[in-house]
Amino acid sequence: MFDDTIAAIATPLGEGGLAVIRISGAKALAVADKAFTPVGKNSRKPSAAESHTIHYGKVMRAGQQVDEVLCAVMLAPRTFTRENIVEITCHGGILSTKTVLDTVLEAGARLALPGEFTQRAFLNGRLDLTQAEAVADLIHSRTELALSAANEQLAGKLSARINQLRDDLMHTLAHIEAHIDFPEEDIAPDTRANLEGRMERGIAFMDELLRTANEGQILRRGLRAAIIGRPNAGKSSLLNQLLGHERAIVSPIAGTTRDTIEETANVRGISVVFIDTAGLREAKDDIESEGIRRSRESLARAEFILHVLDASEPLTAEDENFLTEFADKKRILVRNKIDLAVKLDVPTEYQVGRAVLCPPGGAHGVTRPTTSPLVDVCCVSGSGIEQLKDAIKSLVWSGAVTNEMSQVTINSRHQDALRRARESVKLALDALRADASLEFVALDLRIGANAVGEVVGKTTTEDLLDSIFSTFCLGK
Ligand SMILES: Nc1nc2c(ncn2[C@@H]2O[C@H](COP(=O)(O)OP(=O)(O)O)[C@@H](O)[C@H]2O)c(=O)[nH]1
Ligand SMILES: [Mg+2]
Repeated sequence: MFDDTIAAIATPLGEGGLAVIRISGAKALAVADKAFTPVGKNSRKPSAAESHTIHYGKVMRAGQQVDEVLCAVMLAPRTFTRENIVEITCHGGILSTKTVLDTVLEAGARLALPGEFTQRAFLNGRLDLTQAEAVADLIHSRTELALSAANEQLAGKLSARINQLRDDLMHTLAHIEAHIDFPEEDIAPDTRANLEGRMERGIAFMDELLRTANEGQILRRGLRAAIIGRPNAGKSSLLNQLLGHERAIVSPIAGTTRDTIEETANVRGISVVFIDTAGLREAKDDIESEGIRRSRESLARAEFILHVLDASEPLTAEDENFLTEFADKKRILVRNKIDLAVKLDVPTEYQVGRAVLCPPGGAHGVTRPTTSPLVDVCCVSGSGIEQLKDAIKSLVWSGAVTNEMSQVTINSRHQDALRRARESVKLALDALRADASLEFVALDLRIGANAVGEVVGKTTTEDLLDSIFSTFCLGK
């Protein structure tokens, strides 16, 4: 399909045991023939090699040996891109890898753009768009849960559902268009009911898919959580407990943590960046006020907060200020130091906050009463930390995903396309019910089906593809 042959280093740049240079395209064998010299009686030059075989040899440039390598030859169409692919495995030095790549480029390949191998896999029909995206998700997975979700998507679980939905809509569309062609025939009442039923089911199905967006976002991007509370409450100790190692300095001297510390932990399969804030109290000096400014900034970007309270002292005015100020945030109240004599009571009014929730698949920013769970911990012994992790999971996991949908979670691009699709199909359904002209019904239904097609890449624009694949790693 493509005239040019592309090449790139497929492994991370830096010193390593091995590195892989990948070549794909119609001239991949000819390019590799020039760069690679087989050594030994069992080695072949790439153009003479059987598909899916590996050959020992060297890469030569201007009569000089660049590296001793293994050369894997894979012939179209049984390859990742469905083109001929040659992969040269060389020693993983920065300069040697770069020199092998240069030799390959001089032999007639062009340097690949980020994601271009996967883009070719998509354009040559090896993967659809959700599967191509799953390749990137897989590479970026930081938890086992995220990895298994990426694998389900790569295996086509989401594609199957989207294709089914699109087929149903196209089928309904064909039905309606047939009636436009024969306007003298009225739609029989049972046929009409059947068409309406199909559209209703389509909308219900899209709602189900849209409900997975929240989980999908969390799995792919992870979450940010700010740890707040007055000095000495035990914020740094809590961070260390959540990470399972000593990261922040713990000290009885208030104001020890001056800078914000950010560390990622895996909480029940969710990747969470915890931010130990420097405390939000009045600054005594410039360094402290800079710390406070940064704390405010991380707070603004955090999806939820852990508010640490000291159980060994009664509630102070400072505690109350925090409790009131962040009543609108998703939060967990963490009562720390329960190993000491407990003197702290958290009034129930604070445990019932007013967190802003995103209703599944619907508009954002709807205020609904929700609780700020209270969890007792001791950051010296670690007791209560597992309960806190459970509380975090149930705070962020909406639980709206049905069993049937548990193998799929959509990303924000899918969400956008499906929202538009839902809107159009709803318009079509309303028009049909209102006995509007069938042309209008068909028009909206077609827009809806096309938007569904965007998810898997059946209807795409070059801009869309560029924006998706440009976020990929080089060499993928
Ligand atoms: N007894 C007891 N002391 C704690 C506990 N958690 C933290 N501390 C102590 O409280 C002090 C302040 O802790 P730190 O984590 O630095 O608080 P921060 O200022 O909020 O970051 C330190 O001396 C800790 O050892 C706990 O669960 N029990
Ligand atoms: Mg601290």
